[in-house]
Amino acid sequence: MFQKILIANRGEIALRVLRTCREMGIKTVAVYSEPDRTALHVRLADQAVCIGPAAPRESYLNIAKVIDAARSTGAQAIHPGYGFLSEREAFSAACEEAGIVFIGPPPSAIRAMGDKISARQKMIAAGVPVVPGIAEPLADVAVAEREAARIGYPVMLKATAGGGGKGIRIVERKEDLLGAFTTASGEALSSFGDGRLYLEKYLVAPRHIEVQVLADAHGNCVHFGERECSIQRRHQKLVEETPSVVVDAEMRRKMGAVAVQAAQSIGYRNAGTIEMLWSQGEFYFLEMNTRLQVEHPITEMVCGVDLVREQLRVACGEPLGYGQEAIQRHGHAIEVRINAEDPEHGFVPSTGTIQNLRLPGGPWVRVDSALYRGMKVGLDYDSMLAKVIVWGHDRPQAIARMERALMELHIGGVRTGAPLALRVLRSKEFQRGETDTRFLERVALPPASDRFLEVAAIATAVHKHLSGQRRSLGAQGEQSGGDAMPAWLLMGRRDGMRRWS
Ligand code: MV4
Repeated sequence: MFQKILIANRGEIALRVLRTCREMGIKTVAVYSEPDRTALHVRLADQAVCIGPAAPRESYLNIAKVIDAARSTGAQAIHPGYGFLSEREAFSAACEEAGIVFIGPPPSAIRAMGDKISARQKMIAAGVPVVPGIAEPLADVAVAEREAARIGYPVMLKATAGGGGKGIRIVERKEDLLGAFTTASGEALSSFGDGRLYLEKYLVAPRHIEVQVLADAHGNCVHFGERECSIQRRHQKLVEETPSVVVDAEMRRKMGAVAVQAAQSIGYRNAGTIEMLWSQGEFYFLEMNTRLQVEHPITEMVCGVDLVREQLRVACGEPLGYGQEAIQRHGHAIEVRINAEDPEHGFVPSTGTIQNLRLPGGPWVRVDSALYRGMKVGLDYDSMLAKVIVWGHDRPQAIARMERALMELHIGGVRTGAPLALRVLRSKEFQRGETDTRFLERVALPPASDRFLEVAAIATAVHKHLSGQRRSLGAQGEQSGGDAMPAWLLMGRRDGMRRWS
């Protein structure tokens, strides 16, 4: 096993990786940007290297600086986390070239899945079901019209270089095709430097179900079942759960076999996720994420596996050492992402200083977060502040536990999406398992608890008031305002909690 690795990331995922390393006796090197010098991943790592200013391009995304930091500290391997350099073919290749192990897939596997049309072609060749559509980029609008007529409307135009939500358009009728083609192609060109498009049958309100796989360097590959991630807004997932209510043991076996086939067909190594669209009892390959994902903890909870540990083992060449039959699932897990965002202003990122912090705890509740009181939440990086993950014997127990955990959560100083998540959990539709990718557009959610919003508004007002006071009082005010929240504010909150239950 490695003696020392570098973690090329920040926030909760850097801590997540660091924690497993510590349990395995592996030394850790953190990298950080200037504004992150007081971040928890820096404080908890064995060593830390500053790699530049806030701008990701000049720090967390800078391949040369990250490789240099690994070299100068003697790290044998680099864990990229998610985002940043995790799915850059050039980074996987640069590690290889520097004689450092990339804790991720080989460059060829990243390339195979990075281009969506190439991925589609490879999956068709491997016998993996894909959404009906075409397997070549569209030469022009005339070809698009002909193919759309053959597939049948509605269709979806997608950027071959895409992924996420950019460069995609739903086209309901022939008359709309030209306009959609022009705007999607332009958007793809400006976002990815590649304006090529392809076409698929549009599945109306499918479920987003993904399968976790793990492959070693010896040709062994297993899956850890599915996660349903249908509840999202603007391609940002909000609630994830496993199992999916529509996947039974037989369906799981089928989807798992397809996911393993997909990974093996491209010579995959590492943990990875096969994203699928599920509609009316059928599932189709959508994309593969060649990294550890944000929502991996729910799989860990239900399967009793440490996926980071497994990544480290396969990266250093160990064989899996177990087969599919060894993977057993128990109970139900749910994750809610807590983002700094302002629900009253179209969910724009919310900024501020974390004034007061109460994270949930208790039985079967896990909080993955790099938050601390006094932390500044700005616009430089991702707005995700925390992930709350719960486990229950069954879905109703997991839902009740998550509701309880979210009621304990209090993050003072910024607005968060927690009230929205509570409304989702309390909706009849969610409780009945009626989830799909249009859930938040389609479902009239129960109103937010008045107390929740009221208390949040009071907290914000008090923080504004106190920070104004601190400025005028100087050092003395700083001291008195530093540690404790005003008692009446905390009491208001407790009162609020009584009223919700
Ligand atoms: C689709 C689709 C329906 N039919 N493809 C959106 C992002 C991109 N990565 C794939 N996406 C979709 N592709 C066909 N043929 C619906 C979506 C989609 C979606 C997929 C997964 C999770 C959330 C979504 C939200 C809206 C649309």
